[in-house]
Amino acid sequence: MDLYAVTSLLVLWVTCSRAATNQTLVYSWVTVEYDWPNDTMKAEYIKTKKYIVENNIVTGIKLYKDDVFLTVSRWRPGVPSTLNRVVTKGGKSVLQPYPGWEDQTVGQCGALQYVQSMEVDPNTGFIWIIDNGRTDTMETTPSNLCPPKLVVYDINKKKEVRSYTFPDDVANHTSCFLNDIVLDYVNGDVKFAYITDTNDAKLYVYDYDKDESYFFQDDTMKASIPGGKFPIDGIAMSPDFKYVYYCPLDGLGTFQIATSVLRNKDAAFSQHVRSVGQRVGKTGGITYGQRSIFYGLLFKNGVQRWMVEEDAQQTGYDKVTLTTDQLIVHDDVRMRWPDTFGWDDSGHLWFTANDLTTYLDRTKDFSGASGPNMYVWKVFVNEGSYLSKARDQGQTNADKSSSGATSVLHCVGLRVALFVVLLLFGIP
Ligand SMILES: *[C@@H]1O[C@H](CO)[C@@H](O)[C@H](O)[C@H]1NC(C)=O
Ligand SMILES: *[C@@H]1O[C@H](CO)[C@@H](O)[C@H](O)[C@H]1NC(C)=O
Ligand SMILES: CC(=O)N[C@H]1CO[C@H](CO)[C@@H](O)[C@@H]1O
Repeated sequence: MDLYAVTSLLVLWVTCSRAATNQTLVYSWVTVEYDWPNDTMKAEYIKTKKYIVENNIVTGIKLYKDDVFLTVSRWRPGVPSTLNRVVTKGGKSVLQPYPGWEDQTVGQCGALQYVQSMEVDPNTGFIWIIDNGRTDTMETTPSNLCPPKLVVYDINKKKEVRSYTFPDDVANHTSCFLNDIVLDYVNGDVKFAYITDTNDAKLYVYDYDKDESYFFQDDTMKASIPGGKFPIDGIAMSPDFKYVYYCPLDGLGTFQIATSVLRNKDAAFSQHVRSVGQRVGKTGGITYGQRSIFYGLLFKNGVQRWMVEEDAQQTGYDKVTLTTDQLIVHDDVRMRWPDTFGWDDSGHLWFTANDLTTYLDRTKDFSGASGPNMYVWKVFVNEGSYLSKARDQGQTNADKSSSGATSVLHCVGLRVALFVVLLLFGIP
């Protein structure tokens, strides 16, 4: 057997391992660049400080079919557009305001003010957008021009399905921080949305049929480390829609609450919430796929996978604890502050990394001399969003899991073949 054949097989081996485990860098940016209609408008925005480059940073991510949606937090002034879709213009990937430029006007309460996150329902093509209403929330004087709202928008039909304004006594109009959202299916339709508040330490429930909202508060939602500022942030829904998991940013605790509790406005939350264990590091966003919960390690620069399904085999989901937990990707330079997650339809988990601490202390280098400031990654994990089987258990996802399984089998087959070849011919 010649060296060439051995080399080819080794390359195949490595490629195979890569396909199964490795991450792909999809986008990286030094600054957030938008899809301006013309240069005049861009110059005008810069001149009037409606675009202050160093105040723009990518945070939230969700996908629908081939579209990648990204949010730019309005923590500081000068963010032209808070919700966007990635488009290619002149060979560059830029952010196109979504649904349009007219939906981004600060102070116009029908438009989007500050979107930290959203959820995309792959079954309906609806994007569920949480809008804080408030802007400049990291400034000494935040701007409270509009109330917080939840907007449901049909991506395919390009029209608004629902817009719900939270009353002040549910989500405080001068202190709320609507951070993340998951959807809850009952009998084939979304009936509830659960939203974390990372300032007021609340868990909001939006009841879709009743078009009303309420909230729960509990000590487990608070920041638990001394001097910790940020409470409940990450939230994940199980693919059977029985449990919600959440965690405070400043703390390592991870908690489980049954949806049967959340769906009932008068439920005694604190009697039912359960600690599932400690994460290995501070976390912003978390997400549940079909079998595992994934969480970002903000300061350890990677993504951790908790194999919930595996642990639940011993205990059942009602007693499951965070035990089988492993680091799946890690990069000390390009995965700092891996915050928000999204899913595509081919087994990839997507996430953003923006090294937020250097944004907050204003030491980020936007000149380009220190390399990119924001990254969008995808990792093949062979799972799909918790929502992907919501409507039709077993059908919607059948293609996906079999294709994932095929690629794993393909790898196993390839390795067996390689082993046999090496046995027969020996290494030259
Ligand atoms: C630039 O685009 C804006 C928004 O579409 C439009 O109002 C304006 O007239 C355009 N300016 C020029 C010079 O084309
Ligand atoms: C909202 O928060 C502000 C500032 O903390 C407080 O003064 C106000 O009473 C709160 N409003 C409601 C309705 O709770
Ligand atoms: C971050 C990470 O896990 N990178 C790995 C990707 O795959 C190559 C080749 O298999 C490894 O060398 C890297 O360590």
